[in-house]
Amino acid sequence: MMRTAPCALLMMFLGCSSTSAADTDTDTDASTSTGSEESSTAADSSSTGTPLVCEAETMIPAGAAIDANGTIDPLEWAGATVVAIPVQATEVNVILSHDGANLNVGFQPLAEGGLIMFPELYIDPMNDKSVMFGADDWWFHTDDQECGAQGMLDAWPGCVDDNPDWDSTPGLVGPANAVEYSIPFALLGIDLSTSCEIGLALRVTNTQTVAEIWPAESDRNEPVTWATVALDTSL
Ligand SMILES: [Ca+2]
Ligand SMILES: [Ca+2]
Repeated sequence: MMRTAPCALLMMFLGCSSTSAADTDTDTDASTSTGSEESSTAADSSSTGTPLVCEAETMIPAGAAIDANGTIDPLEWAGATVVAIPVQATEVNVILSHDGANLNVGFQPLAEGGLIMFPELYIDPMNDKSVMFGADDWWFHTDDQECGAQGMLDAWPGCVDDNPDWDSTPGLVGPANAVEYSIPFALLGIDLSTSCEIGLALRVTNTQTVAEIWPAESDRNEPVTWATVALDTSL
């Protein structure tokens, strides 16, 4: 099996601003920031003229639209932020960007050393950080089908081969060893003209024995523990 140094590979074409889960789980090691962790965005709200200022440790930059075909094309992901989820002896890189209308997330590699991981997203659209998974919060999971629900985790009966409301890369992990998501902000209930912070957690799991989450030590059942991320509103 081909084995690569994933972040080094990504660095070649993304300028990989990798931040490990260990680096981002607390505020205390901000001094080791690569620069990408400490970010803020500001934009004028066209309707009110009130500056929209969002600050977060992790920023999701604005970029190109992507084709969620499982191939991490450097052109579609140029400038994206990358975070890493350590998994056993390796790590899964998660690539984050948006195109003004969709939140775009790529996971790679997902199959390493005989372990096949499936990607999951947890999104708190208003970043209201409830203690329990709330009615507004989203769960997404892709394996050979697309699974997702608002207000409920592990809503397996709703899994379908191709959900028309959002895009990902269902199916067995192919040679590209990646899954990409493109999820409309309109579906999530995110309006970039009035809001630029969301709560986010990222997880990979084989659904049986292995599950690792970013930020490290966050709990998928507790949005209050998820990362606050800023959405670049410069588009
Ligand atoms: Ca792609
Ligand atoms: Ca919420």
